[in-house]
Order: sequence, then C-alpha cells, then structure tokens
Amino acid sequence: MGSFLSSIFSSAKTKREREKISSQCATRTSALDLKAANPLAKLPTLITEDSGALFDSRVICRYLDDFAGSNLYPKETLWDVLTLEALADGIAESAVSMVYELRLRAAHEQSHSWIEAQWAKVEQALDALNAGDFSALDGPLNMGQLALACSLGYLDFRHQARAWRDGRDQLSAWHHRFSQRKSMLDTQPDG
Ligand SMILES: N[C@@H](CCC(=O)N[C@@H](CS)C(=O)NCC(=O)O)C(=O)O
Repeated sequence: MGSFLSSIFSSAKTKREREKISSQCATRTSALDLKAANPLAKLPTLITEDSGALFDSRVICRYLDDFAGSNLYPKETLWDVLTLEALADGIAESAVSMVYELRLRAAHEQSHSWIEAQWAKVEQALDALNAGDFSALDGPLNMGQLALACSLGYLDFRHQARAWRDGRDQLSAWHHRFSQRKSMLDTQPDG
C-alpha cells in the first residue's frame, strides 16, 4: 500500500492535490470508532471528505487512482490488472491469516494443517505467477504489479523461513527488478 501511495504522490499534478491526498491518508481511525466507519472493523479504512468511509484495500486503491488520475487500472488491460490485484490480495490474506492463527489463538486452538493449507494457496499462486500465467505482470506500471510487490514484501517480512524464491527464478527476478523502483525504495517498511 505504501508503495502505491508513493506512486500516486509522484503522479499528483499540483501541490494542493498532494496535500489533499496526504490529509486523507493520515491515520485518523485512532480518533474514531473503527466499527462505526467499517462494520467489519478492519484496516485499511479510509475516511474521505466527500465519499464517506471506504474500506478494503482494493476499493481504496481504486479510489486513490481515480482521485490522482494515475491510470494504474488501464482500460485496455483492466480485467487482467484486477485479476492480478485479486491474486496478490489473496496471497496477502492467506499469509496474514497464518500469522493471526499463531498470534491470536490459544495454542490448543491452533490448527497446523489449516496453516499449511493457507501456505499451499500462497504457493499455488506463486507457481502460477512464476510460470507467466498472469500477463499484467509485464508492461507499464499497474495496480496489480504494485499489489503483488507489496504481498511478496510481506512474505519476506513475516515468512522469510518459507523461502518463497526457491525454484521460482522468474518471479524472483521480477520482484528484484520491481524493488529497485524509487517508490518501492522510498517506502520500505521500518519493521
Ligand atoms: N482484503 C482486505 C483485508 C483486510 C484485513 O484483513 N485487514 C486486517 C489487517 S491486515 C485486519 O484489519 N484484521 C482485523 C480483523 O480481522 O479483525 C483488504 O485488503 O483490505
């Protein structure tokens, strides 16, 4: 998400626009009852001045893209980009849920077979990406690519021991190239 916002910032046309985006993206949920804005009580939830509360990262990214006119969802490749974005989101969701299982549930409630089933989904997605099944991975910058780069970054952050790059040279090279983008370097998470 941070990388995406950075790209949007760099494409915003005027300082006034950038300031407006910045104030909209500030963390204001701490001052609010998150549930009042999003009945699911999930982050991210974006409180906008004109469109109320928006939630789910895909909805928020679409809103910000429209707001900034970044064209990260090009009309000609829209369905491919949305599908890649959904795949990236699915990778992140499975990877996050594995962490939740271990951190938020009592040891006797945890299911290791369920954790492995989530990782199997991640691996299936990574294998398909490595095999070149998703054309939106190539070509001009789009939101699917940004979402994927963020999800792979999360795998490095929380699931390093799973070594997702092993046996996936194409995807690993793609991620390495993509990570050199200024927007990615500028928005490395602190930890
Ligand atoms: N697919 C959703 C996932 C949202 C989500 O699960 N967010 C997590 C944080 S990464 C959360 O708020 N979890 C709290 C909960 O599930 O109660 C999105 O991308 O917005």
